[in-house]
Amino acid sequence: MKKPVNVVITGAAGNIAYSAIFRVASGQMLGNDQPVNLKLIDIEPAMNALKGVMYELEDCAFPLLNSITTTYDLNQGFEECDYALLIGAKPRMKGMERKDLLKDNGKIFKPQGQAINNVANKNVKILVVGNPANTNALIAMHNAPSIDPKQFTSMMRLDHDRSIAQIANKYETNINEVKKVIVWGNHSNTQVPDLSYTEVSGKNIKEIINDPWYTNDFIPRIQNRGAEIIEARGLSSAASAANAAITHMRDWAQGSNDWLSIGQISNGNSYGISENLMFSFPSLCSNGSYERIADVNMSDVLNDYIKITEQELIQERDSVLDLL
Ligand code: NAX
Repeated sequence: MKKPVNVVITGAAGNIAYSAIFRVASGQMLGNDQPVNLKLIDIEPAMNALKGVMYELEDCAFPLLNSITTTYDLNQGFEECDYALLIGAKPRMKGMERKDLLKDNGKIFKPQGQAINNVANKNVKILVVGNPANTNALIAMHNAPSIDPKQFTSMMRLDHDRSIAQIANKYETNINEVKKVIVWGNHSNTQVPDLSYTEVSGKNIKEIINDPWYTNDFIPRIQNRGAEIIEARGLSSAASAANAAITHMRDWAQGSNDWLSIGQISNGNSYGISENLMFSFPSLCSNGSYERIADVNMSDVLNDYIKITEQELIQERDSVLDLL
């Protein structure tokens, strides 16, 4: 058996975490031979609910679950952290502007970044899920100067997987037949799902970009899928978000053959995207790290879309400069 690793999950008493925690403990994220110490963080008023989650975890008798810690103390939670799923954030309330949400949630990610900087292991892998995920990840990253910025990522995997599923539906094929999907930019309704390189059963489907289905149906469907789920379910996506978080971290830790969309620091990119943004780029994962794919020729059709998502991220960043 390998030595246990420390996995932190914030927002651990919330909905997404409830779908994620048990899968992490069962080995679906880090493998069937990797024991884990689960460090579950939430705010103080949620500690009782979190105790209930801990009892249920115990009752599953997971062989890979070495220990469970529940806490609202960030330094205790992040101590020697190897993997962090930063899920906890406030939902947008009625009448709240996006910039208000940014301010409120940004204040959560500054102290978390500081705690990671001070007590986490230096090779820690961090995934930010709590919205606005990209800019929250940027805030955490700026507050952890001793950690390589590349170790901070934001979750675009749900958007990526939603795209794969819609294409598999369209071509009436299996999910495994769909490869090389890209989602650029922000996890918001400005994100840009791109099929320029996508293959279905080994055949490039680039021509679909000129089909009205692509701009009139596909792009808006993916951009607004979160709202579509809230409309139908009365609640935001939880199980699918948890699945995306687990597969993002699994592929980062264990590698993947397919292209993935990963929100990452834009510094040094070859696409002319402004620096100092958490922007989603096509990436490949192997040997416990990810690399941005540098030579994708973006279709001209997408230039305007890319500018919009980049501009949104610049505005988000500029509204939280005091937290960076
Ligand atoms: P819930 O409201 O069910 O749970 C959030 C949990 O976070 C609560 O238990 C709350 O007490 C906790 N929390 C609040 N402040 C905290 C803090 N300072 N430290 C630790 N925990 C704290 O929300 P849930 O449905 O789980 O969603 C969580 C976040 O994921 C939201 O911001 C949501 O918008 C975001 N999402 C992100 C997605 C993505 O693809 N990046 C998709 C799904 C989801 O919308």
